[in-house]
Amino acid sequence: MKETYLSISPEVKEAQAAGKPVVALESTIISHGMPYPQNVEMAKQVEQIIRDHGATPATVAIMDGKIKIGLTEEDLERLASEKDVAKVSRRDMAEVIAKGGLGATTVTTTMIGAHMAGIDVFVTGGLGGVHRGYNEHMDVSADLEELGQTPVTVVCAGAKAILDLPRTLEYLETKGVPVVGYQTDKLPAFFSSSSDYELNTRADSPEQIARMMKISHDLELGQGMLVTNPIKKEDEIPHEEIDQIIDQAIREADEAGVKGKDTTPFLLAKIVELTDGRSLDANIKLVYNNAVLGAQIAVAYNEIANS
Ligand code: PSU
Ligand code: MN
Repeated sequence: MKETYLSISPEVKEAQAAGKPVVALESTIISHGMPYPQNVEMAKQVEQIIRDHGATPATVAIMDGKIKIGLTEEDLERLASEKDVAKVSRRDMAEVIAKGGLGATTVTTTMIGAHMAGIDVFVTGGLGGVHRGYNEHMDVSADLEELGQTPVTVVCAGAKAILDLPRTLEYLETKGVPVVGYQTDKLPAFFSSSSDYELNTRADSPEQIARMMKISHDLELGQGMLVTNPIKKEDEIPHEEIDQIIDQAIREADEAGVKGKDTTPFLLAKIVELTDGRSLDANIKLVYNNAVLGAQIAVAYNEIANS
């Protein structure tokens, strides 16, 4: 039944039929996370990096009444440039499919699509989480719930300080989601390679991560895994610099009365503006860095799962 709503590209189908590793990619980062035309350049380049590292990319979006797994360059261009692309979370999925509209998938809905299509690894930039000021507006991203219930490994650069990082970690702990630091003991903070928050789990190789994935799947634990990969030191924007900018962006969002699903895109765009595009460079570089690791994990997992 579910297959009725899935449209898997020929390239992805072929890879799967041949038992080759596939890596899912989200599309909200394209439509709502970055400005045009850097967004479409990033979307194409990240696919190329996945291919160069031995896996097949599968960018996910809602198009023509289907969950599309694996997009054409034309699809990427539309998502990057059209004005009325919907940001589709779990709540919006049936609605946007019913309307036949153009929808970008968040971490949540990319996990849903990846799992339906049998893809185990998904690469993104940053994840949604518990927003700051939780006591007032109780804004918790659906991404955290999804990680608690869908067995897909998400590779990200941690979460940026637009979020309440300690509460985000507490929430993931409650949901039984392993948060793995890749070659680090501390939670990476997106633009900055590290934060003050200790992680429980560290992995130093893609094989180690693949092994944990295999065990989690074999045990049918049911939740996803979050791999946090620090941005390279030479590409980072240090805490001290970015924190004030984030504070200002949050203040402006409050003043403008931004809420719900508009909050994250507003803050991302505001930070790009306030840093004169420097945050955009860092954002793009960390996605590329995650793509390399995600492909390596998918290759390693594929070997273990097929042996
Ligand atoms: N964080 C980023 N860049 C992004 C997002 C988050 O640094 O592009 C996007 C992802 O698609 C994520 C979504 O799933 O925002 C979270 O939105 P919300 O906070 O409304 O759940
Ligand atoms: Mn939210």
